[in-house]
Amino acid sequence: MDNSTQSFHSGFVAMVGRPNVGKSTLINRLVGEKVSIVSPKPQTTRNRILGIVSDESSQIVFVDTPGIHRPRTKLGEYMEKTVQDSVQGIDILCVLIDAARPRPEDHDILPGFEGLKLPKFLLLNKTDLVSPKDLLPIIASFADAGFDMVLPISARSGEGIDTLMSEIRRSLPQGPKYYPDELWTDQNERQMIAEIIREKALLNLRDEVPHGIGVEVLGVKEVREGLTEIHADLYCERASHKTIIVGRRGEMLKSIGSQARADIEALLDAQVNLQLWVKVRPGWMDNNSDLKSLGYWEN
Ligand SMILES: Nc1nc2c(ncn2[C@@H]2O[C@H](COP(=O)(O)OP(=O)(O)OP(=O)(O)O)[C@@H](O)[C@H]2O)c(=O)[nH]1
Ligand SMILES: [Mg+2]
Repeated sequence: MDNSTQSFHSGFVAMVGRPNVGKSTLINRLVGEKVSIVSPKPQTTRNRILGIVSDESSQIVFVDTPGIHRPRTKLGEYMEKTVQDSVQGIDILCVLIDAARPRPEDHDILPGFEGLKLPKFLLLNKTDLVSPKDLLPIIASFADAGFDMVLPISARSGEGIDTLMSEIRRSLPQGPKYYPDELWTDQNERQMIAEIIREKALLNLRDEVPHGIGVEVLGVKEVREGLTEIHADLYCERASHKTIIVGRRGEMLKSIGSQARADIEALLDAQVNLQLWVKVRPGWMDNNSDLKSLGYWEN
C-alpha cells in the first residue's frame, strides 16, 4: 500500500431528523449540486439518496434520509425502514433540528439510534430565521443528550457550513475511495427525472394532494442528437386529485411540466419533450406492486 492510500480518509455521514428540517437542502449545499429534491412540504424525501464530495485526500458520502414520522401507509413504513437501514455502516451521524421551530419530539430522535458507536453531531438548522439569543436555550436543552458536538448552521445562508465540513473531515476514519471522483450522487438518470417531476408537483400543488403523488418514468429516448423524449406517469390517489393536478384547461399540469422540463434539460444538457400523464391509482401507497414499480422497495 502506498502512502497516499494510507492517508486517504473517507466515510458515510447520515443526515437524520424530523420531516422538513432541511436535511436535503443541507446535503445540496454541502455537495454543491442538486442531489436531492427540496420542498416546503414535509415528507419530501422518500428514499435513501447519496451525495458525494471527493478531493485528493478524502471522500465524504452524505446519506439523505426520509424525515422521521409516524407511518400511516406502507410507503410510510418503507420510509421508516429506509432511515434505519441507511444508518447501518455509517461513520458519522448528524441529527438535524429546525432551530426556528424547536419541538419536544426533537429529543426523541437520537435515542432511536442508541446502538451506534460513532461521532454524533447535532445541527441546529435555519439559524437565518433565529436570533442567537434564542438558540441558547435550545443548545442548553441538549446539554446531556449525548452529542459530541452541537453546531448552529443555515443550509440556506451557508452559516456554519465550513465549520461543519472541517469537523466532518477531522472525524473521518481512514478508508478507501468508495466512488469515482466525478460521481456526486448514486441516483440514475430515470430516478433523478422522476424526482424532479415530483418536486415540481410538490411545489405547485396544495394541501393533501402532493403527498399522494408518485412518479414513474416510463421512457427516456434520444430521438435525435440534442432532443430527448420522456414519458412519465403521475400517480394520484383519487379522481378528485387528478382534476386538481390537471387543473383548469390543463394549466396546472402544464406548469408542473414546464418547470420540470427546464430542470431536466439542464440535467441532460439537451432539449426535452416531456409527456406527462396523470393516472388514478387508489391506494397505491399501500400496494406492494405499485410501490415496487415506483422504486420504493428494497434499497
Ligand atoms: N430559512 C431556511 N429555510 C430552510 C433552511 N434549510 C431548509 N430550508 C427550507 O425548509 C424546507 C424543507 O427543506 P428540505 O431540505 O426539503 O427538508 P428535509 O428535512 O429534507 O424534509 P423531508 O425530506 O420532508 O424530510 C424547504 O422549504 C427549504 O427551503 C435554512 O437553513 N433556512
Ligand atoms: Mg428531504
